[in-house]
Amino acid sequence: LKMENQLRRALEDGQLEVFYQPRLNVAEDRLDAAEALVRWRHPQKGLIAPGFFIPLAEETGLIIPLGEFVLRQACKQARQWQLEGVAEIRVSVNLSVKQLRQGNFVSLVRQVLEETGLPADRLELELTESQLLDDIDNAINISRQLRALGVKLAIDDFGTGYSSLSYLKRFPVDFVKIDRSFISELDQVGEDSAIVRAIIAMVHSLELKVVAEGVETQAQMDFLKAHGCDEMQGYLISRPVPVDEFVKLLV
Ligand code: G
Ligand code: G
Ligand code: MN
Ligand code: NA
Repeated sequence: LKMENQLRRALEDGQLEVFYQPRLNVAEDRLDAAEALVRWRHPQKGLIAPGFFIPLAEETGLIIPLGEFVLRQACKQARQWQLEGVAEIRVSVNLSVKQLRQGNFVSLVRQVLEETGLPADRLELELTESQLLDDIDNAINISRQLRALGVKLAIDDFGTGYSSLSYLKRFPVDFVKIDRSFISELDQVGEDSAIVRAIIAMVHSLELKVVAEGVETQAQMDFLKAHGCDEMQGYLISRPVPVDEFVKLLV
């Protein structure tokens, strides 16, 4: 069977599963958000990481139903945590620009929120810098509508694209996630610590929150805390984990 058909079938047969990676809110000293990251539990090959099938999904258009599955699953899950009183957790879902180009993306989000009962501010949507720049006018227009619903927005992988103050200013978002390539270099003193400090200052000057991705060491965390980074995500806190393991991180 072609990989494309296998993926389509995986979606229909429930082989796709959402893992969650927590985000630490520094000021509140608690896990306040979880990034939803899809995995493929292949009957023969085991767990497949999204790097192997998201590009194919993007090419074939399967990203539309796949993205809808992840969005609905993550919203259901966050609503369940809320009802069970587990914790106050916002879920953050990665989007493909193809989803934004669907005419009805905003109504889909509204519908999923209604259907699951999740308050809009418990949902965050992530778009990468390069995808935003691909079609900036449409992205700005849709982002405005999503924010009008009360949904939070994040720019993912920040620093890998154009990263200018002027586009950040035009773009209606709540969070900027610094790409992990900058964080991994933080242990060596030099250029990247200057870049990370500059990004934090730039994001704060626009009164947005800054999230560091890929935090793996205590030294990185200490540096980021000392420079006012608002939230952190990375293996030091936890890897992305299945939902039953995620709940254990909260107690
Ligand atoms: O989980 P992992 O680090 O292997 O993810 C690899 C990449 O796959 C990341 O860039 C992540 O944003 C992307 N990804 C994971 N889940 C989704 C998803 O549900 N939708 C989209 N569009 N991308 C995803
Ligand atoms: O592109 P995006 O930011 O959505 O990708 C998130 C990806 O980063 C996931 O695939 C996740 O597994 C990975 N990731 C999360 N934390 C760390 C980390 O501390 N180190 C590394 N190397 N990867 C991480
Ligand atoms: Mn992301
Ligand atoms: Na990222």
